[in-house]
Amino acid sequence: MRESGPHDLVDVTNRENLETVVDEYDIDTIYHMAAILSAAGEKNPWLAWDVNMNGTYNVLEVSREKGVTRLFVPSSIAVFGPETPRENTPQDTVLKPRTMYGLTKVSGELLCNYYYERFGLDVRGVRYPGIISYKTPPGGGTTDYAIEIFHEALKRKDYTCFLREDSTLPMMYMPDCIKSTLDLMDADLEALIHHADFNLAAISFSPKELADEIRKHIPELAVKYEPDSRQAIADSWPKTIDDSAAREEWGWRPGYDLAAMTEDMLRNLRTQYE
Ligand code: VAH
Repeated sequence: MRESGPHDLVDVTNRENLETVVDEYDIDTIYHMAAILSAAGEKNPWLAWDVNMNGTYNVLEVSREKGVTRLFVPSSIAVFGPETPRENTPQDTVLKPRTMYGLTKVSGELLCNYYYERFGLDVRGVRYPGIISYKTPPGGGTTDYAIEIFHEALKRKDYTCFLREDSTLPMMYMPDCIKSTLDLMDADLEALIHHADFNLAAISFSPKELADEIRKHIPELAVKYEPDSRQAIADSWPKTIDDSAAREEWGWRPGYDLAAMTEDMLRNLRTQYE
């Protein structure tokens, strides 16, 4: 990406820094992806509040002041909590997350929708499931086992998973994540009923199902399951998501199933380990 145009570092908790960069590069569209994720946020909830809440507030305010045309602020399935139906979780349902990350994402959704209603700022967002990529290392998330297992399968054919084998969670391969983000940002504003809080789904699987799929390529893979503190977070999240609003309002359709993602992940990672 750095080769594709100007590149600069921005601290989203520093409003003046944001204002300077938006002015310097005459920015009209912002994808605000900075956040402290679920597991890292439980280790440092104060930092998670500062980055996720003050950072999002700064991006909204600078976008409003500078006349940014369109803004993307992702949410997450982490907005759901133990009171939320876990199967086919509805678009509009109870949101009582038990993590700092989750509550900052609920607040972020409400703040973004306020900026649309009150100021007409065209801000959009989706509730990302766990995102799986071969390009970036795991980063403090509860779903990171689904990235780590690929690296360990290739390196050592052995992995110790920090979730129970039956912990089914909603997941998505990075190409689908990028496609969904761009599809929503390209959608006609008049067609949108929701704005910053679309449910989004692709594939739901458990650690055992993922391990079994990888074994179709690496039969010797051995996996142990030793749940840690992240198990409680995973148990508070949905297993499957109803993303009918995204499908109806802007035509969302995922492109990768578990088999296709596994094959592509291994094909791209092999070059790092062979
Ligand atoms: C996390 N990967 O695990 C992130 C994501 C749905 C989970 O928000 O915290």
